[in-house]
Amino acid sequence: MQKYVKKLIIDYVQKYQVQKDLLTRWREPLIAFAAADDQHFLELKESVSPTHALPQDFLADAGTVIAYFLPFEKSILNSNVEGQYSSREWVLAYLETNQLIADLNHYLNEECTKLGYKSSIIPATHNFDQERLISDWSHRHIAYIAGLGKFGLNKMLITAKGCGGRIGSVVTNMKIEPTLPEPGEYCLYKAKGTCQRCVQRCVGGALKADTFDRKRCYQVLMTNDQHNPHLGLADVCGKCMVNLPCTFANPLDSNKV
Ligand code: B12
Ligand code: SF4
Ligand code: SF4
Repeated sequence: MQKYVKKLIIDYVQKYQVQKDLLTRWREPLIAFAAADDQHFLELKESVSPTHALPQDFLADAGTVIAYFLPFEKSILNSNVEGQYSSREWVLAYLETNQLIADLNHYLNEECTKLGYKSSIIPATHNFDQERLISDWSHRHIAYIAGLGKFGLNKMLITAKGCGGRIGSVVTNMKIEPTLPEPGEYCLYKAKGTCQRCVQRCVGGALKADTFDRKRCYQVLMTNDQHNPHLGLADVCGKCMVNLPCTFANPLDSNKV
C-alpha cells in the first residue's frame, strides 16, 4: 500500500504541473507514513499546544497519517535569494502550492473512497490562531513523526530534498506500514554547532540562534502581502529557506539526492 499511495502522489504532482496553466514547478515529492496511534502524536499537546489535534479528531477510526513534501524547482528557490522582498516566483509558488495541496488532498480522498476508505482534507496553511500564530495541526511536526525529515535551526523541516518546499498531511482510516525515521540531525548547527546561515539571512531580525519571534516574522510576511496587492493573500518571505546548505538537500547526507 505504501508504494501505491506514493505513486498516486508522485503521478498527480507530475501531471498537475503540465496540465494546469501554472508558473510553479516541483521536484518529485517525498512521502512518509505514521501509524495514527503513534504515541508521539500525544506529545504534541505539550510541545506545540494543549489544543493540538490528534489523528482521531479527524477520523475516529484513523489508521495512518500520510505526510508529503513538495520540493520547489531550484529556479524558484534561487529567485528568492536577493533583496528584502520575496520574488514574484516565490509568491506564486506559495499560492499555487497551497492550491495544489488542496487539490491533491481532494484527489486522495476520492481515491480512498474508491477503495472503501476515508481521508481528511486539511489545508496547507491559514489554519492557525491569528493571535498565538500556532496551528492545532502542525504539518511539520506530523511530518517529523512520520520520518519525513528533521527540524533545522530555521524552524523548517529539512528533508532529504532540503527544506525548500511545502508540506501537506492527510489522515486516513487505511492501514499503511509506517516509515522508519532516520537517526541523526539534518541541520549543521544542530549536529555540529556550525553554520547559522539561516539566522544571518533573516531579513526581519526574527530568527536568532536561540529564539524565534513569530510576531516579528509575521509582520515581514504581511509587508510582502502589501507589496503584492494583486495576487491574493501573499503572507510570505522565506529568505531563511534559500541560499543555504539545507535548501535543496540534507547537508549531512553524503549521498545527497
Ligand atoms: C503558524 C505558521 C506560521 C507563523 C509562525 C511560524 C512558526 N515557526 O511557528 C508565521 C506566520 C510567522 C509563519 C512564517 C513562515 N512560514 Co509558516 N506556517 C505556520 C503554520 C500554519 C503552523 C505552524 C505551527 O503552528 N507550528 C507549531 C509551532 C509551535 O512550532 P514551531 O514554531 O515550528 O516551533 C517548533 C519547532 O522549532 C520545533 N522543533 C525545533 N527543533 C525540534 C526538534 C525536535 C526533535 C522536535 C520534535 C521539534 C523541534 O519545536 C518547536 C516547538 O514545538 C504552518 C502550516 C501548518 N498548519 O502546519 C506553516 C508552515 C510551518 N510555514 C511554512 C513556511 C514555509 C513559512 C515561511 C517561510 C513563509 C513563506 N512561506 O514564505 C515563514 C518561515 C518562518 C520560520 N522560520 O519558521 C511551511 C514550512 C515548510 C517547511 N519546509 O518546513 C509550513 C509547514 C506551511 C506548509 N504547508 O508547508 N508560519
Ligand atoms: S542554514 Fe545551516 S544552521 Fe540554518 S537550518 Fe540550514 S543547516 Fe541548519
Ligand atoms: S520568513 Fe523572513 S522574517 Fe521570517 S524568519 Fe524567515 S527570513 Fe526572518
